[in-house]
Amino acid sequence: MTIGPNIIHFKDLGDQRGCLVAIENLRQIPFEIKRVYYIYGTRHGVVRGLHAHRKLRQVLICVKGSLDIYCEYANERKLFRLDKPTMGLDIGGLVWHDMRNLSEDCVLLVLANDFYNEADYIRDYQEFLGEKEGMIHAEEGIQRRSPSYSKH
Ligand code: T46
Repeated sequence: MTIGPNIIHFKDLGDQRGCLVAIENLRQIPFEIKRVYYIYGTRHGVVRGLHAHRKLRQVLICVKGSLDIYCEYANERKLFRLDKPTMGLDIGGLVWHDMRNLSEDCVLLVLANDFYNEADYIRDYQEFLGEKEGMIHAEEGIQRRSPSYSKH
């Protein structure tokens, strides 16, 4: 079943000196991290993203500044505002997403469960809608075929 994007909260291990967040494979992050990249220096008004991934799962962390992430998946649309380094947005499955309103100082750190593979990207919105519809119908078919249990 499609599980939508969701926010992960990291513990701040800081003390009177300042803040510290620790992230470990398969602990704070629900997958094995194979790739790390970061986005910074985005020009004012620029919209990034505008694609979906077929298989990739990622956690997006705004370690400095803020941004909005618009997500569309299944029959839902959600907006997530990332403005704390203790928040991560977990995105997996077929989710069309874009990043907007990046502050001038925004640094977006991304932890991914696979290497870069352009073939995993759907960059055409109509193609995304087609694949999403196919997935929704397949899931409805699976639900209809599942046995129903009656109470005895
Ligand atoms: C995503 C959002 C959150 C690489 O060669 N290796 C990499 O690991 C990545 C991430 C990108 N690239 C190349 C591909 C493009 O030629 O870097 C260029 C810019 O990538 P793109 O236009 O896809 O960047 P964004 O900011 O639109 O999207 C990125 C990630 O690509 C994407 O997976 O989910 O950040």
